[in-house]
Amino acid sequence: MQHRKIIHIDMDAFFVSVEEHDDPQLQGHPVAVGYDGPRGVVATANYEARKYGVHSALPVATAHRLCPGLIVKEGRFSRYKEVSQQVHAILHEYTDIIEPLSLDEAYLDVTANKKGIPLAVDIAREIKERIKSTTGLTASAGVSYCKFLAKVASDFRKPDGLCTVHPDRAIAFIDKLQVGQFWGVGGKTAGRMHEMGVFTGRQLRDVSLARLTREFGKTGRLFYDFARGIDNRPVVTEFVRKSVGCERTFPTDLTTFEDMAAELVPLAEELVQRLKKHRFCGRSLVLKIKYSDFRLTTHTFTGPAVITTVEDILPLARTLLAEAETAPVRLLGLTVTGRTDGAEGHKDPQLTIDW
Ligand code: TTP
Ligand code: MG
Repeated sequence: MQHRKIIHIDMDAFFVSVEEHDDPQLQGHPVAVGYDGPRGVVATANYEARKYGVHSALPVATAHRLCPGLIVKEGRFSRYKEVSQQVHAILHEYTDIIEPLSLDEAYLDVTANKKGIPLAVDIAREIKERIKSTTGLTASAGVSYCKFLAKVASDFRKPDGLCTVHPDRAIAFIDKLQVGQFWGVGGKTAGRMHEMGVFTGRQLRDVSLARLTREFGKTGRLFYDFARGIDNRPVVTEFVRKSVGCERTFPTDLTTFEDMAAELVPLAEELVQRLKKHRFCGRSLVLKIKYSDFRLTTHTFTGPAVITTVEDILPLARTLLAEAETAPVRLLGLTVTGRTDGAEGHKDPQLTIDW
């Protein structure tokens, strides 16, 4: 049987661990990150505070009541982002097939990894060590052949955990899971399952597909598959922008070439702003025209050079406009496409046998 190799990485008590790292005096005390005001809530708490029942989304006032010595620190998001970027740089040394879930969590598909390491668990161990030595923080890792099990596994031995769910052991592992641990099962769905007498993965497998889809719609199919250890959802890499554009619908139709050409100027100016914002480099310019009868046409020019300035865009846009039929126009748009930095979405890696 051929399997993918998926790793889920999740930093331990992320925000608050960063605070403890940056201010070691906090260590050993119960600490939460959140806004310490009347309506503030806890973003996260360290493990000392969790012992008192302090957790994410709890009102800070309640947290103080549960845990009298609690220290509440205000969040420093730019610092968390910086640490997150350091972690991502490490992850990218192993694969570019990375799906970030939040600042502190990501899936990796290491089936075909950059270092050619055969065992995913070795990669996970190395990543944990690298994160520790670079950021001073611990992460937990889960290793399996699919996203659902890798994520559950990363939670299994937290903090500083490393847990592998081998394909041969998947069903035995799933049997013991509580339904609330399944991907997509929140409090409400778990409640509904409990009403159905379903508490564990083992019991979930006994429910028919028809019943699950009747109860939970499309997700019912996923639950049915998950209970059988089937989860083919790919690791979806970060969104790669293919084009940058802008368009304008006019309050009254434009009828002359000169009116249309005049409207290209503000469009080109806005396009340049957007190209800068997204740091986008492309060699193709597309003029989009919607006529008053809603017919839509596009005209494209591709040249040898990257299109970046108003001076690049305007003559090309005018030429494209001159090629187009002159009829009353309700919308004009300009878009740059044809990325030149070679960034593309990933292709599915070759499946390999050893795991
Ligand atoms: P989590 O990974 O859910 O939590 P955690 O990293 O603090 O703890 P664990 O060891 O269990 O992984 O969330 C990551 C960060 O996201 C967390 O440090 C703070 C932030 N966060 C919020 O701001 N609000 C929330 O409700 C949650 C759940 C997290
Ligand atoms: Mg975390």
